[in-house]
Amino acid sequence: MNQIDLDVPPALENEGFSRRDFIKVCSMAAGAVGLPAWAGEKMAEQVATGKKPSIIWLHFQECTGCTESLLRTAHPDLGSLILDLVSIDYHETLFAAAGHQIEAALEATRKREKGKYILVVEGAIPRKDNGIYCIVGGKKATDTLKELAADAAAIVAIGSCASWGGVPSAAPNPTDAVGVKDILPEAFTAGKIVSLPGCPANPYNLLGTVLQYATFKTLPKLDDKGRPLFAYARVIHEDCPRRAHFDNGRFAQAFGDAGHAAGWCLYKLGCKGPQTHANCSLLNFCEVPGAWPIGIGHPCIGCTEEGIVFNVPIYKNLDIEKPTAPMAYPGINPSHSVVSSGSVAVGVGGVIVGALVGAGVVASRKLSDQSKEEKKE
Ligand code: FSX
Ligand code: SF4
Ligand code: F3S
Repeated sequence: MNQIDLDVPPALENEGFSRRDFIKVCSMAAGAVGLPAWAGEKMAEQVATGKKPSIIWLHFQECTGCTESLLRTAHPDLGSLILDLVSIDYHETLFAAAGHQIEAALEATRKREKGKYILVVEGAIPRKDNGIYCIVGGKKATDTLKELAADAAAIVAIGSCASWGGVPSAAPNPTDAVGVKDILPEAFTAGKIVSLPGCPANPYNLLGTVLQYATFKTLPKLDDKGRPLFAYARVIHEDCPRRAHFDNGRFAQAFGDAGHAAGWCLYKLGCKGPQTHANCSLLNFCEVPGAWPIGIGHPCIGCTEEGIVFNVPIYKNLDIEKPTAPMAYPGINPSHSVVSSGSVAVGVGGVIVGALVGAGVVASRKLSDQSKEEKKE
């Protein structure tokens, strides 16, 4: 492949980023959205020309964790890179300005970049009592969102709150908090809204989506909930580094026990990985290998998944969704691992695990055996 003629943007060069670092991050972002490495180089070229995608970033009901996770990155400083690769023209948390000044900046960007800017929304939108529970700059969140969405080229709902309501929508949902797609159903149907759930969302998924749009003027392929397939097509359980322990029936029984210390599967501690669609097992947070919930020893709480996080108790078990390849084959020792289909009901800490096939059944039986043994003890 030809070496591309590429200068690192001055802002990045001043921070010590080499050409190699620059292309590497763009290639990772391309990989994150399922594009080949050449697309990363094209993205880098695009950014180096100085044409940065304009972003208007709104905050509604949320904890600012999505912005924080973007800023709290380690070496190389992904946060700085993202902020240099795009032009954030309005962001209440990052701007030094406040009050009328920042509202003027928003209006100026809306006019200057009309039809071209990417609208990033962080946080849920309250609908109760005509939307009076979230007012910024004297305007209701519902109105601001509708106005700015009308002139946006694309809309990104970052985090679980903006995707479907997240924390603020937890029962009893006192403000009737909902996600962006519920306020803008037509834009959602038109495929104009990309939802990146996660509490917080993974910054690489945002970077990849934005750079793809800036470079190719396309959005990633989405599922029926508006989530990019590149990040949400598979459940964590399919790509989990602890999966071999699950398949072989090695489970931590309690926090701090020998199995937990040895890095065994966290299913019996309530891991929601088997039903949670996300790519955090493949793209860890903060550029630090192992920096994701399961990586640091906590079961997944299903933070990307509507209907699980903030709904199902953290330590309650769920059924296994999508048993995959290794689960479809007989175990190494047939006398210990009998493959069969059909329903099994297995007691795991008093919870019923539903019907599974193949080695999923085997794994569940191992769970059952372990439970029985525990009861005998
Ligand atoms: Fe917080 Fe963002 Fe959770 Fe919500 O992310 S990390 S409450 S998803 O909107 O700031
Ligand atoms: Fe990983 Fe959780 Fe699946 Fe165990 S149950 S393999 S910890 S995703
Ligand atoms: Fe969230 Fe589970 Fe990943 S809690 S960050 S989806 S491991």
